[in-house]
Amino acid sequence: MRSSRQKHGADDDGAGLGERAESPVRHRAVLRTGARWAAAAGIGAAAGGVAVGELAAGLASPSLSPLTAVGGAVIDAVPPGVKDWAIALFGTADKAALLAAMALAIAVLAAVAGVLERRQRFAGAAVMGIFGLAGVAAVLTRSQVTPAALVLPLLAAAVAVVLLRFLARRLQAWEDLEPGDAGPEGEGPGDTGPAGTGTAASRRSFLQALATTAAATALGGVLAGIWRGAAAAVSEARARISLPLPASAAPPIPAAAEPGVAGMPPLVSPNPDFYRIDTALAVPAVSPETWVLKVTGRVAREVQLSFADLLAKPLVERHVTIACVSNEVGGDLIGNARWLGWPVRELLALAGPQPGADMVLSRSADGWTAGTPLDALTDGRDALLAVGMNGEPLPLEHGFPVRLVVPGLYGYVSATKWVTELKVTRFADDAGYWTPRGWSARGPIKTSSRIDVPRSGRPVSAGTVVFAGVAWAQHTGIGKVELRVNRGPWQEAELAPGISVDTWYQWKLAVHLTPGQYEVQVRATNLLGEPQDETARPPAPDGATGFHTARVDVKS
Ligand SMILES: Nc1nc2c(c(=O)[nH]1)N[C@H]1C(S)=C(S)[C@@H](COP(=O)(O)O)O[C@H]1N2
Ligand SMILES: [Mo]
Repeated sequence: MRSSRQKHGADDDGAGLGERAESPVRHRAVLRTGARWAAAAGIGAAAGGVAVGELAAGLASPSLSPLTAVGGAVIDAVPPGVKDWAIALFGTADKAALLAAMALAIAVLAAVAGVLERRQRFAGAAVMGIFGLAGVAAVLTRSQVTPAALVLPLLAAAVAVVLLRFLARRLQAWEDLEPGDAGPEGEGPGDTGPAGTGTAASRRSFLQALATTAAATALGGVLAGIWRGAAAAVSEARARISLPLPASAAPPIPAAAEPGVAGMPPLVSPNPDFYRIDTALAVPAVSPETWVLKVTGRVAREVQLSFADLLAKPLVERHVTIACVSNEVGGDLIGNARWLGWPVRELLALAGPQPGADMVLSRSADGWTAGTPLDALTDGRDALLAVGMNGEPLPLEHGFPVRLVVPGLYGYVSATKWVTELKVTRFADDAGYWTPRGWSARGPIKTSSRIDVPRSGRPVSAGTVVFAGVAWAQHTGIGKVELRVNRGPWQEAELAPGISVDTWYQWKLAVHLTPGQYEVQVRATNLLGEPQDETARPPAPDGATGFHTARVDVKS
């Protein structure tokens, strides 16, 4: 029965329930209880948003937590005096106190948002949106800003807005059905009196929606908390590690290896920018204290190695460029790092592979596997059980505490992160994760090259145009790089010295161009004199081929 009532929404008078109240006293009661439920809806919606943001961060990467970003920004913004006072007052519980204060502040603002939303549709949603933007601003003050980190506060705000609208609609339906002569007293609008079944149903609907939101939020919060606790413990363990000096240091980088063309990616990829590929929904949190690596299968004796055992070995440090088989021609799923680790061949020598074995199936803590030719692990190349990446323990995302790095092979057949087992076996008996999914059992990296400068789509001025990029043929090395303009003759580029044959090389070439549209292609030839495959092929099943083509718009 809505005869005497109107839907109140954006056109409402601000008092919210004004048009239905019969007596001023009842009016105020309706207002109070309705507002109370609206505040609860606001808090429920915000909590749901925050829980989704934290859960997504928990799953994707520990560094993405919006709450952590906001907390960090608050810590940075607070004057030193207040900081000292907080530390004196709360001691080691200062972080918990900050989180509690943040929770309280969010709850108060969310309650206000709920009340506003009841008065004026989307007013509260706008407050939630501002929360999200404040979260983005907090992320921007952090040292490692990634697109994903910026998206999460917006995701949290979007979820909060959706939940708020959902709850506000139900609350309004309940209030709209409220019989005027049976004003809401007690716990909520319309909980007493001869309310029709419609009122009871709409009340139940609102309360159920609120309870469901609260329960889902609590569950999400607990999951995020558990995950966060595990990841935090492993991050702390990581921070306590001091890596030993290598028994064999990385050969120095030739001064000319990085010609310094503006716009080129750094020769050594910084860890935060290093491409990441894996099937892990949540980054495995593997404690170095409990980590063990087992060598099993066709071996003379099984071997077990702890993290402490591994750090005590004579470690070597080498630059190796790893690449993903899914990298499209011209793509960026390739990175070069200085890895610290123990040669896998030395571990395998302890175990003694039996004759007939031709593959090592490495398994990660989360069950993923790669099948690597035994040869590639024993032929003397720098195949490493790596513990360090560019002078730090491996980042969690890149396989902490231990991963494999094998020069010359795509990651899917060699670069197992969070590695816990090496099973010596045969290609005839076993297959890595991607092989039954349509990817080749063997995955040697294909010689390839990329144009990085000028950036595609960026117009350049006529005259001398400097082209630059990278070329790689891991474990063979690059012998020559050439460029051709509009399918003209190949012109040899200046090839910078590589760090080693296991890394990518930078190249550059200055070309004179008049205004117009050009198609520039690059071709690398390895040190055996074999040019890269010119046939355009997609990544599956064993790596993309073809020339990278840059379309260049030269302006006068
Ligand atoms: N445990 C595990 N290790 C893995 C993968 C994976 O899915 N799970 N992906 C592999 C693939 S396909 C690549 S290309 C490299 C990428 O390593 P990165 O993320 O450190 O760059 O990791 C390899 N190691
Ligand atoms: Mo990959």
